[in-house]
Amino acid sequence: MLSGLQGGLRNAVKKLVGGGTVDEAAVKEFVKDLQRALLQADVNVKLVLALSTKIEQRTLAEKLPPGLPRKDHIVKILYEELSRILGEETEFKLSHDKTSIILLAGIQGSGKTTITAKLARNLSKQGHKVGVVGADTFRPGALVQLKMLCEKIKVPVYGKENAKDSVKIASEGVKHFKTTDSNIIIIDTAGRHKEETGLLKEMQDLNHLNPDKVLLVIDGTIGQQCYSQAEAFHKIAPIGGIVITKLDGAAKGGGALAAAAATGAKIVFIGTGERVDDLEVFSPSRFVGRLLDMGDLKALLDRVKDLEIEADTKKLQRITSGKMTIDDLYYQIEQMKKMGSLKKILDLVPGFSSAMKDQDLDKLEDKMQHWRIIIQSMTRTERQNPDLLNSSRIHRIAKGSGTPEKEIKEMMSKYKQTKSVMKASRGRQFRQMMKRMQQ
Ligand SMILES: Nc1nc2c(ncn2[C@@H]2O[C@H](COP(=O)(O)OP(=O)(O)OP(=O)(O)O)[C@@H](O)[C@H]2O)c(=O)[nH]1
Ligand SMILES: [Mg+2]
Repeated sequence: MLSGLQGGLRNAVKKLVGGGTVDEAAVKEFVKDLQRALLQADVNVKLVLALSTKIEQRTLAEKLPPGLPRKDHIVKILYEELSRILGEETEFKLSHDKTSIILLAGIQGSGKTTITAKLARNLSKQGHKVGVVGADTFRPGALVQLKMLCEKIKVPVYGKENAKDSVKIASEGVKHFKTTDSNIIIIDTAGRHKEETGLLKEMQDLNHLNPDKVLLVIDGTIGQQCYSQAEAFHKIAPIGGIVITKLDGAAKGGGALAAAAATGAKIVFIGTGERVDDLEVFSPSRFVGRLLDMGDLKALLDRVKDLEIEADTKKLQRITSGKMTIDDLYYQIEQMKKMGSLKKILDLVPGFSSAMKDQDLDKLEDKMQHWRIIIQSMTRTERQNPDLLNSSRIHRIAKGSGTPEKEIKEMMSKYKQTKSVMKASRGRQFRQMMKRMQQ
C-alpha cells in the first residue's frame, strides 16, 4: 500500500542512517528527499513545505536526550511530524446496548457499497448484529451488488427493486431493522453526484433519519483533490468521519490522506483492496510506523522514552539536592502544563486542593503563565546562574516579558525559597508528589 511514498520515505531514511555524520547539510539533504517523496505522492505543496520546515527546525534546534544518536532523533521527529499531519487518533465505537444508524455518503463510484459490506463485516466480527439498507434507488443493479456482497458475509439487506424514493426506503429499512435484533443499521446511499454540492444536499435530506454516524467515503486515487470534499463535509457534519478508499496501489494516496486530515475531519477507516476484509481502522501513528517500516521504530521510541526518563531523574536529583536552576523551574512548569490544570495536579496532593480556593488556583495558574514568559525573556547564563540578576537585568527582563518588575522579584524569591526547602527536606516532599503524579 502506498508503495511509492513508502519507498521514497524509506530511501530518505536509509540514506541518512547510512551516511556520515549528521551536519546541517545532511539534514537539508534529508529534508529535500522527504519533500520529493511527499510531492510525488501528491501531498499539497504548502503542507510539504510546512512539514519540512518543522522537521528541519526541530532537528537543528532540539536538544538530544543524552545518549540518543542524532540519526535516531531525526527518525523520531519524522515519525511524529508525519503522524501529526494525519490527524489525531480517534476511536470508532458503537454501543452494544442501543441501535445505531450509520449513514454512508460519497460521490459516484467512491466505494460506498464496498465499504458498507466491509464495515458490516468488521462490526459483525466485533459481536454487533448488523443490518444493511440499500437506499441507492438511482443506479440500476445497485441493490443486486449490495445483496451479493452481503450474502457472502451473511448480513441481512433491506431494499426494494424499482423503488424511487431513497429517503422513504431508508426510513422503511430503519423501521424494519428496529423490529429485529440488529443493533447497527448501515445505510448505503446513491452516488449520483459527481461533485460535492448535490451530494451535501442529499445528505441533508437523509439527515432527518438522525444517523448516529455519518461517514463520507472518498476515493483515495484523486489525491489532494480530496480536500474540497472533506472540507465541505466537515463543515456540515463535524461529528462524522471520513473513509478513504482504494489506497492499495494509489500513487496519490498519501496526498489524499494528508488533504482530508488537513480539513480537521477525522479519518476513521481506510479501504485497502477489493475484498471484503480489506478495511483498516485508521490510526495515524500506526499507519506512519508501517509506512516507515522501521522494524525497530517501536524499540527506538521506547529507548527515547527511557533516555528521557533518565534525563528527568538526573534533573530531579539536581532539584532535590538544592541545586535547582531556573531552567529546572521552567521544566517543572512545562511538565505541569503537560499534565493539565493545576487543580488536577493539586488534587493528587492530599489536603492541598481542599485548602485552596478555586479563585486562588486561577490566580496561581495565571502566575505560572507569567513565570514562563519571564523565564523565556532571561538569557541562558541568567537561567543557569540567577544570582546575576541585578536591577538593570531585572529591568530588561520586565520590558522584554511585559511583566512588572515586582513579579520578577517575587518569582525569584519563590525560587530561592523552593530551592532551600528542597535542600532541607532533601527533596522528600517533592519526590513524593512526583510519584503520586505518575500514578
Ligand atoms: N482496488 C480497490 N478497489 C475498490 C476499493 N473499494 C472499492 N473498490 C472498487 O471501486 C468500484 C466502485 O465501488 P463501489 O463500492 O461500487 O462504489 P459506490 O460508491 O458504491 O459507487 P456508486 O454506488 O455507483 O456511487 C468497484 O469496482 C469496487 O470494487 C478498494 O479499497 N480498493
Ligand atoms: Mg454503490
